[in-house]
Formats: sequence, C-alpha cells, structure tokens
Amino acid sequence: MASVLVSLDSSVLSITLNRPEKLNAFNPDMHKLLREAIERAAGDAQVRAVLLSGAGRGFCAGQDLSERDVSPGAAPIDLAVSLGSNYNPLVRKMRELPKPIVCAVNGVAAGAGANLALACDLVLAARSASFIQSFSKIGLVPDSGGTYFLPRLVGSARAMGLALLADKLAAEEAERIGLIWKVFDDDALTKEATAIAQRLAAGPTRGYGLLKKALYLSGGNSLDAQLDLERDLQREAGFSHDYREGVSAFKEKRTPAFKGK
Ligand code: T3D
Repeated sequence: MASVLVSLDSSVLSITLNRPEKLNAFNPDMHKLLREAIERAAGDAQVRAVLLSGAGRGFCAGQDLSERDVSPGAAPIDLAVSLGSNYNPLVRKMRELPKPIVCAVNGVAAGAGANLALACDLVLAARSASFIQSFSKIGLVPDSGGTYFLPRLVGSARAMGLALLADKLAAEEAERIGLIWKVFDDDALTKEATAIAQRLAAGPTRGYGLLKKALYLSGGNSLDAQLDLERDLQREAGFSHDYREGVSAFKEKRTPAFKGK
C-alpha cells in the first residue's frame, strides 16, 4: 500500500497518511507523496479544499526514528538536510496553498506530526487524540514550524511549557487553550471533518486563499502594513466572480453558488 492515499470527491482532496504500523511516522516515501499531493492541490482547479488525516490509531508520530542510525561509530547525522529538503518545503507549501486545508487529527500527533497538524488552516481532532511536542525528549528543537506556531497560537508561556516538558496534551485541552479549532467524538470526526471540508470546497475559494494570506502575514506586520495588505487583497477579492455572486445572492435572498473564481 502507498504510504499516502489521495482521493478527490466533491472538490475535496482527501490525503491520508498511511503507515499505521508506525503511527504514520515520516519516511522519505511519505514525504515525497505528501508533497506531491499538496502540489496537486495547488495545481488542480478541481480541488477547492484539502482534508488531511491519518490511517489507524495515530495521526502522525513525526520523523521515523528507525531511519536514524545513532549506534556507536555511526556517522553524525546532519538534520538540517532533512529539514531543508523535506519538512520545511512541505510546511511552506501548505501555508502558501491558496485553498483551505482541514486537518482531522484522528489520534496521537507527535513531533513533526503535531506541527504538521498546526500547519493546517483548520485543525479538528478526535476526543481521544493528543498532541506532543516530543522533540525535547530526544534532545531536539521543535521543528516544522513548531516554534513559530506555538507562541502565536497559545502564547509564549504555554509554548515553552509544551516544548520543554513534552507532555501529552489531550485534544480537549488543546481546544480549550486555542491550539486547535474543535474536538469531536471519535466516531463523529470523519463525518464532521468531511462535512466541513465539503462546505469550504463549495465556498469562495479565491477569497479563502486571500484571507489565509492576510491572517498568516499579520503576525509579522504592523497595523499600518496590515491595513495596506487588506486594501490590496480586498481589491483582488472584489474583482472575483464569487464576490459578485455573493452580493447578488444576498440581494436576491438565495444561497450563493460560488465557483471558486
Ligand atoms: O530526523 C529528522 O529528520 C529531524 C526531524 C525530526 C522531526 C521529528 O518529528 S523528531 C520527533 C520524532 N518523534 C518522536 O519522538 C515520537 C516517538 N513516538 C512516541 O513517543 C510514541 O510512539 C507516541 C507518544 C507517538 C505514541 O505512543 P504509544 O504508546 O501510543 O505507541 P507506541 O507503542 O510507542 O508506538 C506504536 C508503534 O509505532 C511502535 O512500534 P512497535 O513497537 O509496535 O513495532 C513504535 O515504535 C512505532 N513508532 C511510534 N513513533 C515512531 C515509531 N516508529 C518510528 N518512529 C517514530 N517516530
């Protein structure tokens, strides 16, 4: 079986990490297929939303540690190569994708797996799921955007606690502190996440892409710069088909039929 499963239905590209015996830990093949799936989402106009999840009882356990030879006498490993060639390009592609990515965290999300989830736009989780910044347990630094996402999502005190202690954070607590959007009962997660992804896939895709850009750039911008950015993005949104359709539908008291253009 492929280590990443991809299917398109109702304009939603479903991407399922598929190494369940390793809790969907990353190996080179999974990196390649996941990157290709995100590239497909970017290039295929039929795709208007992405739904990312994991097969089996875990979401993703981060780097596959069985791939790292740390036995006595083994050559030192330059982890910058791994981040530079795999994790960083993946996170960049996800954040730059001008379409919403919904993440359904079905089980434990550890290390780069936790931060892969946080790189998505809307993070949903099963009640039994959990998040672990497990890096410090093996002497590493949170990567895949963890040191960027965590303080912005939950504040620096909680970010430091999560990173230093590397304790398991239950999904409900993750929702309570604002790390993720919403928790669902385990047996409802897939249905709810699919419904949300389909709802987004029927929405004003160009507007969503622009709002992602606005929100993600806001962290590094002054209010002045952000106001200018909003003006420029709103200009673009206002030229879209979906803006005209949205306003027409409002005036005609009907549901808009967005085309994603
Ligand atoms: O190297 C680089 O490229 C640098 C980049 C690093 C990015 C990172 O992600 S570093 C962090 C790597 N991940 C971890 O440190 C997490 C390791 N895993 C765990 O701590 C635990 O497995 C979990 C907390 C995630 C889940 O615990 P539990 O008790 O539910 O399951 P388990 O029994 O530990 O795991 C089930 C199986 O999955 C088990 O295999 P086995 O014994 O049944 O054959 C376990 O070895 C395997 N597994 C889990 N995580 C990994 C893994 N195998 C390889 N790599 C893993 N990361």
